[in-house]
Amino acid sequence: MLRTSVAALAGSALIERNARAEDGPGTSGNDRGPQRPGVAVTDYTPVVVPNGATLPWRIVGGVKVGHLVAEPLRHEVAPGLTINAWGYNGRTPGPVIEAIDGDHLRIYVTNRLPEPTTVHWHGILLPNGMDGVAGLNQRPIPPGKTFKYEFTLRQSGTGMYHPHFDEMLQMGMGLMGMFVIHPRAAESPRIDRDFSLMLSEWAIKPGTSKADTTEMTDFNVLTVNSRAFPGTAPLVVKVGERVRIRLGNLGATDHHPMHIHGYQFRITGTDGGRIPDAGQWPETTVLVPVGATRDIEFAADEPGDWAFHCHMTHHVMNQMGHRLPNMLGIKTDGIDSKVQRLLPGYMTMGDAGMGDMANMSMPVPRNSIPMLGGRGPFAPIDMGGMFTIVKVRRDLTSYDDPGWYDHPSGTVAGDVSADELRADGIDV
Ligand SMILES: [Cu+2]
Repeated sequence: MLRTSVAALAGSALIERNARAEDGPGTSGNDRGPQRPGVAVTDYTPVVVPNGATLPWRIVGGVKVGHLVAEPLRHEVAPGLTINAWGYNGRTPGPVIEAIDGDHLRIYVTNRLPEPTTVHWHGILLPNGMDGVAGLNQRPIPPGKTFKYEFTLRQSGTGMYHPHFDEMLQMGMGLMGMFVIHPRAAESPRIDRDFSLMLSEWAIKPGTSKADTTEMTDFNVLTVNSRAFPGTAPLVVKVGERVRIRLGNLGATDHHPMHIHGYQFRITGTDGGRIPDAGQWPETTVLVPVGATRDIEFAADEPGDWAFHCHMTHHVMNQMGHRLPNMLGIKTDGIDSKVQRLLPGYMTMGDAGMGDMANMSMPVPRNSIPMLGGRGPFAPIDMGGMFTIVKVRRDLTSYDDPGWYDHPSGTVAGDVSADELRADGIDV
């Protein structure tokens, strides 16, 4: 009897040791149980959520208590386009859940949707019954009811949260959020600006105000924190600061190669946790697959207005029809006046390329956004959708939008004189 229990004890010690050896670099292997609730600023640098917010906590007996309300809401994607969406606490994406390794969380989820829902905590290590898959791990939360989720964090990194009930419709309507867990120990190097961006895709026909959630491939509104450029707030940074951008993708089917201008970054984390230094690699584009997060980091040493955008060219367009012929080189003289007899206001587009469309100021249907971006300091910016700007400045008194970059003289590409061309032997 004694011998059996000693063997059992030894066995369980072995299992525990093996479990610890399997801990990835992103997990702390924290087996100390819940710790003192981490405090923003003192224990970690809080994330910055452009166009968004973080979930407030109430500390009750050493537990961080939060409340998510899943509900229908009105959401402005960009000036001109407001939709009926679903989200948490009045916004899509929902507030970023931000905590620290070792925090014990208790999150109440109230369902104010017309159908059941659950919340799955994507990438978060927790007891099986807290995992949120309707039917498999729990009963769905009926409309009007509040369920309680409770677990202790034992990892750090970037996760997400979303429903695991009627996923296609509920996520297609905007129900999703980021879940950021800071390490308990101070990070080295220290991160000064830590941004959280959720990438999503929507199918919203021009003139309508609800996403078509049955769409599989033809998405026409691509968003960063549920905003399309020119509705995206810039990421404002001081020269010399170290920047992290946490990217999540809960779109239906599209992966997003997110590209930054002016910098090389390192890919430092996934939803599996932090990548050890030796495994990080330099890039200027990071592919963020569906159902995944990626963290990137760089030191902001070059001031300017730097584009940061998905490199899929259709993902930087707004509400564009995708079944159009290529009109390049087609002689369109006289077509407009003929077609206008049938369709007043008709304009033939694209016979010299599509880049000028931002200048055309064509009327768009009510509650729609033009295909191409917004005003820039030099001319219209002909990208929309999944496009935002990292604004790096030497002198900042606040992180409010500092406006357009004021280029030192002689540092902007521009026209040349015949003399300059001749001097350099360029024959045009
Ligand atoms: Cu994309």
